[in-house]
Amino acid sequence: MIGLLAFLLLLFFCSGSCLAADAAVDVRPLEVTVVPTFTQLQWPDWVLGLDEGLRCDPRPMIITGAGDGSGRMFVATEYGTIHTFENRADVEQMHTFMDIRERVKPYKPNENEEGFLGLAFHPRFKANGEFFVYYSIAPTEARPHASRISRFRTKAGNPQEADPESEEILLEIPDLYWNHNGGTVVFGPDGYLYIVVGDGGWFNDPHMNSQNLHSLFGKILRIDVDHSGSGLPYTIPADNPFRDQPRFARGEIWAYGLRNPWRLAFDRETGVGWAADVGQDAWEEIDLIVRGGNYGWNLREGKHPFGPGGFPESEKLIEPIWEYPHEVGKSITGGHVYRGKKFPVLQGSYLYADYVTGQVWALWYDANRKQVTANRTLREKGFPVLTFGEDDAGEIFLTSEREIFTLVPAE
Ligand SMILES: [Ca+2]
Ligand SMILES: [Ca+2]
Repeated sequence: MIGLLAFLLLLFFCSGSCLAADAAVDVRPLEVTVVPTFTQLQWPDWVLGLDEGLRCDPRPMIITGAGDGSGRMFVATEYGTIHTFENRADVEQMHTFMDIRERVKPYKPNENEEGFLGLAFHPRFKANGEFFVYYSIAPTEARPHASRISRFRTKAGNPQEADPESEEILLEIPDLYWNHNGGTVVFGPDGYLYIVVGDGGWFNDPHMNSQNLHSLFGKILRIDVDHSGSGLPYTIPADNPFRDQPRFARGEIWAYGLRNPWRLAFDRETGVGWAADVGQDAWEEIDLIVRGGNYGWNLREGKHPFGPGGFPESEKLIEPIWEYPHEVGKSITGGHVYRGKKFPVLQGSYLYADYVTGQVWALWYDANRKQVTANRTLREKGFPVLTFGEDDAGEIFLTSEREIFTLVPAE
């Protein structure tokens, strides 16, 4: 046993020393690329506006399995509809699971960060029929901008249809601006619901929301949706970092100093949370989310001081593990750590894209050496990537405003 341990240690140190400390990042293109899938899917006419003589894009904002063993896929539009279909490339039929368009802020092309933005199935969805959504509320004069996080349930005995009347509002966040609403809701490996909230909006985080622990903006929140108490429809998990300091901070906060993470996903194998935080002027970044972490905005953008009041590197501010400049792309879309079966070459890589250029990468990070070892391109450019999603087996999908895509071996 000791012999084996010594051998393993030797192997570890040897492999460490055999790789140069500043080993170059592998940027060779990958033999995997992105192609349309589910191309025969028939969206309802009313989603495409055909019933009004229009032709709108379906704007699929979320694509995911439900984790319920049914093999079904779910796709949600920015307009506030959720549809389900069989996970087959040539599937034609989709079934409307829920339609809450009248509660959701209508889509505006030049203010396109509001709408139906997030969907997460409860880890025990098969048993309890619960799922969670994040959407911008249909505006009123008194409240032009606001986000809502709610629980819904399926109709009794019918897993193919949600009950729109089952809505239970968990949280509402009134807002001043149309942009930077975050929008991801996702269950962590701990069974808690994580909610991504952007800095509220405009430019520069003018109200310093992200560094303000009394504000929910610019944060990743973490709540227990299986319990309620203290007048709330949820509880604050016992190990949330600010739970016992109500005068100092909101208990829901798990991490802060974020600008507008467009997608947070947990690695199925390691449980690590990966967030892609969209930059403002110069840098897009990828962050590994830890309990109580301060990710620097609006003091830093990427690994750089931001603006005249910018801060130098500090041990109090967690640097991204990766950044890219605006010469490369202008708005990051975060994906998933690949744990599927179809592409062994992608195993353990974080898939992400740039919304503006459409470039898609797979990034490998060595947690022991705290270094990115590879950042390999699957596609140089293409359609704007709205979101990534996974089926229950961990295979990857992407969407544009119009289509759904998946990965295939490159020709
Ligand atoms: Ca906003
Ligand atoms: Ca940062």
